[in-house]
Amino acid sequence: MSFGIAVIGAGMMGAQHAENLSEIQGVHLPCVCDASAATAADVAARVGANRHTTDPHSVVQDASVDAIVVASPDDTHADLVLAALEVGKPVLCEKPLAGSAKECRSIIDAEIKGGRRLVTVGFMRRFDPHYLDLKSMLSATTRSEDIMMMHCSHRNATCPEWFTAELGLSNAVVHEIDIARWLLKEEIETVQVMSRKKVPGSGFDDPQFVVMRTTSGTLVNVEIFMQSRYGYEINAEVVCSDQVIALSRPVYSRIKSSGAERSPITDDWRLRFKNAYKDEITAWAVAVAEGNHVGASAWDGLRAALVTDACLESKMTGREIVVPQMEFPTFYDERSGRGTK
Ligand code: ISE
Repeated sequence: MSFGIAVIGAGMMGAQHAENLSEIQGVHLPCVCDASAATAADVAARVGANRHTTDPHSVVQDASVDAIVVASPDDTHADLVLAALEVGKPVLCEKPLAGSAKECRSIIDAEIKGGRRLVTVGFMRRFDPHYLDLKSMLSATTRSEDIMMMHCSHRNATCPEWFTAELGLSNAVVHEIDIARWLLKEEIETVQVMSRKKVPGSGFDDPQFVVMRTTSGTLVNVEIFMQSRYGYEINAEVVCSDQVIALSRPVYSRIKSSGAERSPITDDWRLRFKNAYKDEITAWAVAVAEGNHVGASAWDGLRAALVTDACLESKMTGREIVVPQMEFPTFYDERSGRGTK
């Protein structure tokens, strides 16, 4: 029997999720929803969805919808994830899980109360072949006590004119926050944000540095540059006591001309992480159809939000901020065997 997955929010990312879903065997799209009726209609037609709507709550209630992808604006995530939990439907929510750690906690409370692990957060880098390779190389060659530092850079070519320095942290650096926890297998304990003197005409603080320290003392720094102009580029390097492991680059063809060799750099993160998005949603669709959980959990969403909140506080005060720690709920232990059914 075919499994019905609806997409709420059919803008850039939602449209790509809908397209990826339409290519998964055994999955159909009962509905595509967007605040813009024209966008919803256009994406629904492209992916062969049964209907389209502008009302997200009707999607959650729709009996033909077995699971939901939330890719609407960040400030709508918590409300929609809570609505999905209310009716017991698995949900893949784009990052960030919610606008604050407080909202993430209410999602965790609702999920634990329901007794099933229904929430996956769209930290798709965990499915990127380059990051997966980095992670397996790290665990095959390095003891955790030999990891000293991790350097990251996250550069976007451009961003929308409504973008802010704060969104640079909550919407973009949140990826590095999650990937650092996932790679290093520990929590972030402190953060400090610094920005360059404002670039005339740039509109907001860009670039910024985020310096984090993990519970074991490993240093992690992130350069976030939202208007690098030259392209979209993600770098990561883990520095250990006797070796450095760097994230590999996507392979593009090389162009040789006029005495030089060049290879292109995309300006679109959907292209850079094309495989990650595809593998993530395929793994998720298969898992939830079988009653299993896969990917980052609501707990990961909460931990990322606590670090983001601390970044925002540091940005405001200029101080280093201590991130609250708390006991890991056994409900989120992968070995608990708790699934979505
Ligand atoms: C965007 O929202 C994303 O999710 C991309 O993965 C990220 O790299 C980009 O900086 C964000 O703006």
